[in-house]
Amino acid sequence: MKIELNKRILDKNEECALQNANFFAEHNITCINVISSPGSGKTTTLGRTIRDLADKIKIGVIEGDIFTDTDAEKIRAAGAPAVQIETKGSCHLSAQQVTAALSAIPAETLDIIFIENVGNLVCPSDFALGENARVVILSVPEGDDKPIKYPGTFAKADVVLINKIDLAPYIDFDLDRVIKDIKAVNHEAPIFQLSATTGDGMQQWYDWLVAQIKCKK
Ligand SMILES: Nc1nc2c(ncn2[C@@H]2O[C@H](COP(=O)(O)OP(=O)(O)OP(=O)(O)O)[C@@H](O)[C@H]2O)c(=O)[nH]1
Ligand SMILES: [Mg+2]
Repeated sequence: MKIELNKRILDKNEECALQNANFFAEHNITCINVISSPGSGKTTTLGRTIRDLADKIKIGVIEGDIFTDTDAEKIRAAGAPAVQIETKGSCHLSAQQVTAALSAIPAETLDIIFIENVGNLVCPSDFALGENARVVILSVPEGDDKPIKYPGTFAKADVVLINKIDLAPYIDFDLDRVIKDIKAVNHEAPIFQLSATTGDGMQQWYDWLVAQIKCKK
């Protein structure tokens, strides 16, 4: 006899992501998964965001890198609690690693927890961490062909940041093409052009971010 069970069995990562999502919901925390290529400006954007919004939002960061804790140190220097996960070779963070990291920061007291994922535009987008939103960063020097080369990652973004816009005058980068290619796979996500080093364009990102915050009980 064959019994059909119309229930999808969650894998370990999905189960853990669900637990993380419940934790965030219970404590009215907004969790944002930050995905990009190496060096596109994830840590620089987060550092500037922490400094500029210090009076308004309590931010904490879970940092993911293959090796080193330098990004967590930069975040602490910007004034926010941070915990570093070293994946020792894995190209993405897992929900289980995030669960463990949550006990190493004062998570309950925070409005926003950013998870800076391991730098690449492929693997991180396939692993839910329990986040409320995903931000994908593309920087000008990476080239304007990235949205068509990595459409899956851009399709799952809730917001896209085009960073290092200060370098646009010096680099062959077709901004209109990039916006068109992102919109072809993702109609919904707002696209903000900014520079995390000069501060140009950061306000629209901050407005989006503030709108994601949940009311603390
Ligand atoms: N010109 C310019 N440089 C930037 C900007 N944002 C970041 N950078 C520089 O780009 C380099 C990489 O920035 P990071 O913030 O470390 O990039 P990341 O994405 O965190 O890198 P990984 O964590 O290694 O993946 C640094 O030298 C930054 O100073 C920007 O808006 N304009
Ligand atoms: Mg970084």
